[in-house]
Amino acid sequence: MKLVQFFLPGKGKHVGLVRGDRVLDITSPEEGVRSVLDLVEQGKTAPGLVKRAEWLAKRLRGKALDWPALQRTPSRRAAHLLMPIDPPEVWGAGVTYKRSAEFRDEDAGAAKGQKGIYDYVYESARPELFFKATAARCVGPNAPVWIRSDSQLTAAEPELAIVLGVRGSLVGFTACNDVSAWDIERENPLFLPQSKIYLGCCALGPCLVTPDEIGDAYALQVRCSIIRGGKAVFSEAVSTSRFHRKLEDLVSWLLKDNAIPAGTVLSTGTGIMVPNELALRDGDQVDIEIQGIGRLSNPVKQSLEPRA
Ligand code: DO4
Ligand code: MG
Repeated sequence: MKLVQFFLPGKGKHVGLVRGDRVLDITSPEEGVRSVLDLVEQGKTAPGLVKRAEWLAKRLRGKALDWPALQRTPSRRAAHLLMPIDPPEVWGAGVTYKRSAEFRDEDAGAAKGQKGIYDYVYESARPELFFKATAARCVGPNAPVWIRSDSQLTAAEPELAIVLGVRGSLVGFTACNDVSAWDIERENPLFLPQSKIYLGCCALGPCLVTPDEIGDAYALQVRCSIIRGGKAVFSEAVSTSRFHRKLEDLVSWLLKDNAIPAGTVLSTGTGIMVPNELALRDGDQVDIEIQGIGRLSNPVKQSLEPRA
C-alpha cells in the first residue's frame, strides 16, 4: 500500500491512498483521520495500518485525484503533495555503507590503511544514530531544501528511510534527503548536530510504502541525480544490498532507553557520496529515486542570512 498526504486549496491537509495513477481521498475527521500520523497511531503496526486505510477507502468512497497532477510546486492555490507523514522525530543512521565510511575518513584526513572514526563506527556493533529533524524542519516533494547561511559545502545524502509505528514496529518506507553541511561536520565531529539539523535540512517523500508492497528492502536501487541549469551534472545509483546493517538492529539500538513516538522516521544512511565539487548550489534540483517508492524531487535554496 502507498499512502500520501496532499494539500487541497481552502481545505488543507488530506490523506490519500495511491491506486495506480489515482489517489483516493481517505481523510475522515469523524474517524479521527486527518493525517497519515493519525492512521499510523490508530493502526499501530503495518498490518493494522493497511487494514485501517483499506476500511476507510471502502467506507468513504471518497473523491479520487490524479497522482501526476499532485506532483507540482507547492502553492496555496493548487492541490499538491506534502511530506507523506509529519514525523514527531526524524533520526539518522550514519556510515551504514562502506563508501560513506571511506569517503568521510579520507576527508577527515585519516591516513590510508589507518582506522578513522568513521571506519571504527562502520565496524562497531553500536551504530551511529543521531537526531536529525522534527516535522517543522522537514519538507515534502518539490519544496526547497536549504543550504545554511554559514556553509559553503552542503551535500545531498540520498537515503532509504523507515517509518516506525508503536513500540518501534516498522510500518513503512520512504525516501529521505539527509541534506548535510559537510564543511561544518569536517571542521570538528562535535559540530555534527549543526551540520545536520536546521530549517529545510531534510526532505521526505513522495509516499509511504508499507512493507508488504516494498518486497525485499535489501534489494532496492537508490539513485540520486543533481540537475543544474537543466542538465544532470551527477547521477549515481547504489543497491541497498550494500547496506551493512539490519533495519531491525538499527531500530533496537534506537529504542534502547529511549521513548520513540509512533510516526518517527529513521533514515538509514547514504551509500552514495556526491563528490565535493558537486556540493549543492542555489537553483539545483536533487532527485532521489528509490525502487518501489518513486521519485523525491526538491529544488535547492541557499540561505543568505540566518532565518528565524
Ligand atoms: O557521521 C556522519 C553522518 C553520517 C551519515 O549521515 C550517513 O552516513 O548517511
Ligand atoms: Mg546521512
